[in-house]
Amino acid sequence: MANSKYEYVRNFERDEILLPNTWIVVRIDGRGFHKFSNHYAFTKPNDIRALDLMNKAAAHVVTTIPEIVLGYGVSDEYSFVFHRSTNLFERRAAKLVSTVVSTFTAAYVALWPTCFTTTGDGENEGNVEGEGKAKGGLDINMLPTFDGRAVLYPSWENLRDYLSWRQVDCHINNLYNTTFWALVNQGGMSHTEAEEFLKGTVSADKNEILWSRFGVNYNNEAEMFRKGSVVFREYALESPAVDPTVHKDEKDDGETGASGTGEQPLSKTQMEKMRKTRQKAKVVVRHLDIIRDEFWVQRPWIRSGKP
Ligand code: DGT
Ligand code: MG
Ligand code: MG
Ligand code: MG
Ligand code: MG
Repeated sequence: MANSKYEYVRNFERDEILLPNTWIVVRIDGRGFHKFSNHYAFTKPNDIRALDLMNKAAAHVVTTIPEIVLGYGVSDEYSFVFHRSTNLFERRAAKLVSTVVSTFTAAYVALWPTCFTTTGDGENEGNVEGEGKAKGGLDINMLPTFDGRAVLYPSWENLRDYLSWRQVDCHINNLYNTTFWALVNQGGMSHTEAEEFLKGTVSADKNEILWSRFGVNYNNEAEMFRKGSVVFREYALESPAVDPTVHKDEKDDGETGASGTGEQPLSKTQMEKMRKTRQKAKVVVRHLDIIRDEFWVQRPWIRSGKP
C-alpha cells in the first residue's frame, strides 16, 4: 500500500490495552431508563417484557462473543465477564467496550417486537401516530441507548465480590421497590408518603410490611426479580467438552490456568478449537444465587475458561 503524506495522523491514535491476565468486566447500563421506562409504560417495579428483552439481548452477546464466560443482569444493566486469559482485540478497551455495547443495543432493538407488541404504550399519547413510530415499535424520539465501561479485577475473589455486589444490590433494590409499590398501589399512599414510611426501615421491616399488610411473602416473588439473571454456557455433564481433569488444578486460593502462572498461552489452533466448542454450547438464562459457592462449583468451566 502506498504511503500518503497524510499517513502520519495515524500516530495520534492511542489504544488503552487492558492489563494482561486480569478479569475484564464490561458493564452496560441503559441511558435515561427512568424516562424510557415511563415512555413505554413499563410495569412497576418489574416489567417482565423489559427484563426478558434485556436477557435475550445479553444471550445474543454471549452467543456471538465466545470469549465472554458469563453475563449478569438486573434492571437496565448487564455485566459481561471476559475470561482473564482472553486476548480478544489485543485487549483494547475501546474496541471491547464499544463492541459489547453496540452488539447489545442492536439485539435489544431487533428483538424489541418479540417482547413489546402493543401500540400506544405509555405516556406517549402526545406523539402523532406515524411520526417516526412504527406500530408497536420504537419511537425515534425515544430510542434505547446504553453506556459501557470496562473494569479489571485482578483475582477470582475480586471478581466474585463484584458479582456478589451486583446481586446484593438487586435484592436490596427489589425489596425496596416491591414494598414501595405495594404501599402505593394497594396501600393507597402517595409516592412521598410511601417514601417517608420506608425511611430507616431494614430488610426485616420491609418483609414484615409486605406480609402483615398485603399478605405477600417476599420469598415467593419471582426469582428473576429477586436474584437477577445469569447468562452462561451450559454443557451436558456427560459432554466430552467438559473434561473434569482439566479443572483439577483450580485451587480455591490459587490463580492457575490458561496463560496464568507460567503456563503456555493457547496456540492459535487450540484457541480456534475452544472457540468452536463454546459456539456449539447452549447459552442459557437462569435466575440463580451467584453469591454462594454452589453455582461456581457446579460449573467449573466458567472459571477455568476451558473449554
Ligand atoms: P442513567 O443510567 O444515569 O442514564 O439513568 P437511568 O434513568 O437509566 O438510571 P438507572 O440506570 O440508575 O436506573 C434504572 C432506571 O430504569 C430506573 O429508573 C428504573 C428503570 N427500570 C429498569 N427496569 C425497570 C422495570 O422493569 N420496570 C420499570 N417500571 N422501570 C424499570
Ligand atoms: Mg446510572
Ligand atoms: Mg440506566
Ligand atoms: Mg441502571
Ligand atoms: Mg474496520
